Formats: sequence, structure tokens, C-alpha cells
Amino acid sequence: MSHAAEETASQPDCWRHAIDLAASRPGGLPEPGERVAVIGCGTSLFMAQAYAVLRERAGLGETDAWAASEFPTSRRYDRVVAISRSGTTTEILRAMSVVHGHAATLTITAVPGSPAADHSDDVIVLDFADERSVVQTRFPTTLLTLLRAHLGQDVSGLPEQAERALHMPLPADANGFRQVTFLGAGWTVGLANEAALKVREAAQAWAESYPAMEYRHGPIAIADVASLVWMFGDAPDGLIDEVRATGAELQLTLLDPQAELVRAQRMAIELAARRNLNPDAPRSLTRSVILT
Ligand code: F1P
Repeated sequence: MSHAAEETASQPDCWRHAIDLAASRPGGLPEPGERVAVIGCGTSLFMAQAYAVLRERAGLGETDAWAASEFPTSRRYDRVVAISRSGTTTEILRAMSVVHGHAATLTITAVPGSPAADHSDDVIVLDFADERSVVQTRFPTTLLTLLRAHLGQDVSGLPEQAERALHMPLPADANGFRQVTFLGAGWTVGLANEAALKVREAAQAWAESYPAMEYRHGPIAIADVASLVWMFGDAPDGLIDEVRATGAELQLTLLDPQAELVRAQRMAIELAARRNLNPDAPRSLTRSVILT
């Protein structure tokens, strides 16, 4: 069994741990009313996108998600939150070194004592969710569980949802699809982006992601009988019929969208196996991107 498969399967326990951690009120998380930027790269960026929408829509304050490389350091934020499993990603360190001292800074990472901590007022370490696979699965979802709990959401049922996601059937014959598109709306756009990244990284397969309403503005032209379209969260009016008219297989969300991401992770890992690829070691990717 790959590390990615083992780590995916451990998510219910990791999420329980995150719920306990949230109850202990770890320091450094955004206060209500603060203007907040959340930065990350790759998977970590997509979790930042999901959280930013959830926080702002909960009425807790303006929240922007930025790719760390695109972070506009001249903007004023009360707090900058960096998400980085490794705590070593170059773009994260560069952005945090500029803002440290000008805004409150928090790093959420899996590794104690990482370089990102040097540029952070507070650090939350989710070492119990660290991973051996280069491809991230449980770290991002565990961190999202923590953040959702901190926003005041009732996350008590999430671990059980993850258990179900581990045993539910996957879209039939995933290997037969030429192309997969993940769609989201609001906070689930970040989840759709992450699901597509999993399929690209682990299985080297053609996967895209869009906000669901944007999908109709061109990308739907790609869909045909050899496509899978997977909607995270509720589908906007009319979309189901439009996708079905293309001949594509449509997968709707059956669980909490975060648990649905677990199903997509499983599909990516299964696809990798069928293509004789090792999902732990994607082509051209390392655990952390460190630039010289
Ligand atoms: C982020 C990252 C991911 C990538 C892969 C390796 O690193 O580069 O974007 O998908 O999982 O890690 P980090 O800053 O979260 O450590």
C-alpha cells in the first residue's frame, strides 16, 4: 500500500485530533473583525481559498487567499496566516519575512521548528497529520477541520463522514475517462482545485477545476462521453442538465464537500495504481519546493 493510501485512510482519526485541538483554542488564529490574508502554495493555497470564503461569509472579516508568490506585501492586513506542511517552501518564507513585524503572523505547519516559524508570531504544528507521501492528503484536510471548528462550525460529524468517504464507491471506470473536471462554488472552489491537483500529481491525468458558474463560459466545450464532471457542493440551477447533455458522467456531492474530497483523493490514488504510477513520488515534484 502506498503512503498516500495509508495517509488518506487515516483522515477520520486526524480530523478527530484536529477537533480536540481546536477546543484547546490554539493561539494565533484570526480574531473576529480582523482583515486577514492566508497564503500558501499548491495544496496549501487551495485550503487557503476554502478557508477565506468560509471566514468572510461567516461575517468574521475580510479574508483574502493568495498564492504566496503573488502576495502583495504592500497591502495592509491585520494578520497573515501561512499554510505550509513543510514550513520550508521558498515563496512562503519570502512573503513572511517581509510582513513579519508589520502584521500579526501565524504559520500552520506539520513540522516543529521549521524555518517558517522564524517569521511567525505564532505557530500551530499539526505533526500528527504530517505525511511521507509528497502528495498531500491528510495534512490539508486536518488543517481545514481545525479552521472550520475555529470558525464555529459544527464539525463533530466530519470524522464519520470521512469514514463513509473511505468506503463509498468511486465513479465507475475512472481509468476510462479521458479527462476530469471538478467544479465548486464559494468555499468548495478551493476543494475542486485541490481535487484536480490530486489527479494531476498522483496520476498524471488530465484534470481541471473551475467555479461552477464559470464552467459554462467555455470549459464545458471540453466535456464529452469520455469526461467525468464532479461537482463539489450544490450544483447551480440548470448545470446538471447541461452537463448531462454533453454525454459526460456527472458525479454529485453525496457527503460534506470536505469528505467528498477524500473520495476524490481515493480516485486519484486508484488511477495512479492502474497507470502503474507511484502516487507518493509524482514526476518532477518534491515534498517542498525550495528555490536557490
Ligand atoms: C506545498 C507543496 C504542494 C504540492 C506538494 C508538495 O508545500 O509544494 O503545493 O502539491 O504536495 O508540497 P508546503 O508549503 O505545503 O510544504
